[in-house]
Amino acid sequence: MTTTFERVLVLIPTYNERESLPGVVGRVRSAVPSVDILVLDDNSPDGTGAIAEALAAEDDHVTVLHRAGKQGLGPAYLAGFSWAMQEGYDAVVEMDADGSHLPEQLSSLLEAAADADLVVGSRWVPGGATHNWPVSRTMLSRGANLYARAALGIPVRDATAGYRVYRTSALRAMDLDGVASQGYCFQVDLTLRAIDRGLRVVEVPIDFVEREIGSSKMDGSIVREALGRVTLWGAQRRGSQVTSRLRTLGRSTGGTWHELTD
Ligand SMILES: Nc1nc2c(ncn2[C@@H]2O[C@H](COP(=O)(O)OP(=O)(O)OP(=O)(O)O)[C@@H](O)[C@H]2O)c(=O)[nH]1
Ligand SMILES: [Mg+2]
Repeated sequence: MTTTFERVLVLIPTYNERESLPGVVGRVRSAVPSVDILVLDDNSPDGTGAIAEALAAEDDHVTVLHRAGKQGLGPAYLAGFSWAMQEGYDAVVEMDADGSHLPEQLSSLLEAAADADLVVGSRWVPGGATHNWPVSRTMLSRGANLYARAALGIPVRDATAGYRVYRTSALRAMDLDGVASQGYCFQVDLTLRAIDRGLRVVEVPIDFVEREIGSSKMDGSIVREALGRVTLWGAQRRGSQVTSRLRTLGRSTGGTWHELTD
């Protein structure tokens, strides 16, 4: 298939994904042959980096960025975004290496990006689904997303989702220098930045499939980071809403902000 964009880069972050990476890379290349792939490996102890190099040696569309050690998903993606912008790509895809994000659904995300700056592949819009997820994971994801929507006042139903397309023009507008989020909240952080800059964000339904091989890197610290940061951002947003309401009130009563706060 051809895409709306001339040059698309699929970013695949890896940490100990030696068994699943080759299948995912092959499926992406079959599903949308025109795209390039950048594997972002954090010096995986299981040798994923070498496996990725072997894939790159066989295929001009595949490149590997080796990073010094495990620093979390957020920093790996930021490095990938910088690389994509430097190399002149028009759009960037985020995709897990464990097979949870179906390469066969990539074309539907890219099609949606014709009218959007950020496309979120969503489990929690009509038509979206999870497969083989234990009840505990479903509850965690639903709970986290309900909390994020309520705390941040955003309309996105799957703000933690990791299967996405960004236009690189949108990434440039999003002030990524200030991003410090590492785990799941990286996705929420960028969703919020996109919305706050008035970018067009759309959700398209996806089928999210529980990994069959390898092990999850999700742990309590990732959940705690997300909870803490979302709560902080929510409080900051409420604070700035109150400030701007007081400013408006100050103007409409002919007063000033300082008078109202005195
Ligand atoms: N480069 C890099 N990749 C990472 C890091 N942590 C996780 N990943 C990759 O990010 C993707 C998502 O991680 P997963 O462990 O599958 O996390 P998850 O999808 O939330 O958890 P499961 O649903 O249990 O699989 C996978 O491709 C991981 O290999 C990291 O610190 N650095
Ligand atoms: Mg996973």
